[in-house]
Amino acid sequence: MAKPRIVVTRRWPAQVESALTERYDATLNDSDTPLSVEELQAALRSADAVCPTVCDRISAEVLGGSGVKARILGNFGVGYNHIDLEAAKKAGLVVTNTPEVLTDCTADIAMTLMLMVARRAGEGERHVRSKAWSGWRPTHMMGTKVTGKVLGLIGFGRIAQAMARKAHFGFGMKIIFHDPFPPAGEICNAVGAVRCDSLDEVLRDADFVSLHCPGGKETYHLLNAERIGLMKRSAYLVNTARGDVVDAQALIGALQDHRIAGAGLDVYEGEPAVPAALLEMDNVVLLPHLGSASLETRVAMGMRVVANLDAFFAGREPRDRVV
Ligand code: 8YV
Repeated sequence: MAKPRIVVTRRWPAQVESALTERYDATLNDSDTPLSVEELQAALRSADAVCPTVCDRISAEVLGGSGVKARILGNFGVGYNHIDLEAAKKAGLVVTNTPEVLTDCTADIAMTLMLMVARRAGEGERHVRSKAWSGWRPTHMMGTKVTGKVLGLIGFGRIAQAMARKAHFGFGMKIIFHDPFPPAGEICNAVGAVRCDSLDEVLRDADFVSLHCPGGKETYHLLNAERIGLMKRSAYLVNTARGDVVDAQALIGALQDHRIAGAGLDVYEGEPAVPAALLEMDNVVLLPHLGSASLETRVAMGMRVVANLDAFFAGREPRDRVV
């Protein structure tokens, strides 16, 4: 029997690409250039499976019309707000994602951002590299202490829980959170996490606010000017979730007026574009969507896609089916 045809939209780690080419008639993207709308449409019309990433917008337009041959979208990543699930369902596609394997690395990046912005690590590094450092002095680049402070988590799923463990056991932080679907009490108790009934309560009480909710329509600009205005003047915002959860203009305004102390961002609305105002600010740490970017994790994500495709083409239910 002919091997199923799959299209992989970006370069994946070599080990995963080898596994895919062994099992499938795989078209890889050697140039690693993002596919255009037309190329995505052509992939859906010629392959049995398409394997996208966060940078491919699988919209109703891409999925619409007749002639979609693909039967599964094996997404590389846990988040799937770049895929129009309704349109995918209508086109008869199964969609899978890659949860769990990236939990720790993404929580590590949230910790990195929190520590970097509080202790002015990005700014300090630029200072040394620019040869501006004139020597140690008691008042030089004083930041904010992290240990023992209050960490407020917006969303308390896998990644937030991992961050809570690191922050609580590693840095003695007190954990508060808001989640419309909170986990079982014992999960909260294990890190002494206190559930807040409202998002506003978390924003008011936290020294560090870290976002861990999904992106998409329901959380679009959840952190608007009014909500950012509830944060302490001394508080920092960390975003490793999705850029569109934060109204970037409102955040820029709050940072410019010193209504919050700083921000650590790994994701942006319309990335890779980053608002020019943020690039100018020293109290902002900016990373290029590195949440899951360790070799181990990216291989594990890819192998999870392979397992989902294997199950699907063997007629079994893929472990990480979303629709
Ligand atoms: C990925 C992510 O790097 O998994 C996600 O949802 O945001 C990142 O870990 C990226 O989305 C891969 O498509």
